[in-house]
Amino acid sequence: MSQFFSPKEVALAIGVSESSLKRWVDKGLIPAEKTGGGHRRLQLDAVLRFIRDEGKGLANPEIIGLPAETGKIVPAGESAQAEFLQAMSSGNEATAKRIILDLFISGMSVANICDLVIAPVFERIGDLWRCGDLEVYQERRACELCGRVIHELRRAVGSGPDDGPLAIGGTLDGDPYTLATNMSEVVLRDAGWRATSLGHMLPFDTLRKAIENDHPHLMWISVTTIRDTERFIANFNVLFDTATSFGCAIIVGGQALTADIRQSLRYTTFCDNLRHMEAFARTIRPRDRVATPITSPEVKF
Ligand code: B12
Repeated sequence: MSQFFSPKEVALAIGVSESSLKRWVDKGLIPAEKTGGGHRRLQLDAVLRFIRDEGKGLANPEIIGLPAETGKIVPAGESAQAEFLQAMSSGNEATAKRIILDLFISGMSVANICDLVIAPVFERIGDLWRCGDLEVYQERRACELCGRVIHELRRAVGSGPDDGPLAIGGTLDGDPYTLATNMSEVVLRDAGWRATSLGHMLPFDTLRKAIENDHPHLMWISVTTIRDTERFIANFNVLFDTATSFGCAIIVGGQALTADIRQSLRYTTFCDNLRHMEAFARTIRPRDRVATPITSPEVKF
């Protein structure tokens, strides 16, 4: 599906005249690109940002590739969680995407959507599975589906500025949990970072190589499970030393990082949730890129 839409398509999606839409574009309210032939082309994230900022609805969301009914229901915080749980357990992808996009359009931050809606629903799914009230296939299906919901949120947020500071991250060897790292990527993009998740089950060595090759200013690590605590701590601290020598901050979070383990780890900051990371990431702004290793163990921003 194309990420670009014509003013006519966007006008139909919002339910306004094409001339009003073109006026908003010409006033700079919705950033647009021009084709070689001089036609305006609008990107989905710019359109959604406009709808969000101006409090507009969507008359025909399908025209811009969104699930039917998106932008028509004003979501209530408490019911959104219950509805999202229902959609996740029954495998209703369109409803799940619609709920999350509605929350986004209504102005809820990506970090809040992840921390206050998606994460608690997965905690509940874990409890239901443990008690035998949810089949394994339902839990797995919910994970697959949630991956696609996060992808939709990523489309809504956009890819972030091309010249934004670089952030990379993922989960470590033995850790198959994908949701939190994918959410971290979207939250950081929303905070103005050029963020890319490297995926899950990443060997420590390859993360060190990624720092040496790509010189990110920030690396996030999500830790939901640890196979061998001693080796984990030793490898992690070597990774941190590499990161520091390249001026890269390390943010860690995740269920497996107990207070005891954290005592032995070196990192720039630990965050309980994605709102904490968002606040940290919005605060730090790299001044100049560090192209070669620095000798001092201080993080340079
Ligand atoms: C989905 C899931 C799986 C899926 C994951 C698939 C995938 N693609 O990710 C799969 C099928 C792999 C799986 C497997 C297993 N699982 Co499991 N799983 C879950 C479940 C239901 C959800 C986890 C999740 O992704 N939540 C969504 C994320 C976003 O929420 P979160 O982890 O809480 O993250 C938040 C914060 O921690 C923080 N955060 C996290 N990372 C980071 C990183 C940064 C940088 C920052 C800033 C913040 C941050 O912010 C997030 C948002 O608020 C949990 C239930 C639960 N209570 O969490 C069980 C759970 C973790 N699993 C459990 C178990 C037992 C298992 C298995 C052993 C089951 C089995 N018998 O096979 C295996 C073990 C796999 C392994 N190798 O370790 C138990 C763990 C119990 C324990 N503490 O030991 C749980 C708690 C279920 C339960 N209630 O018993 N699981």
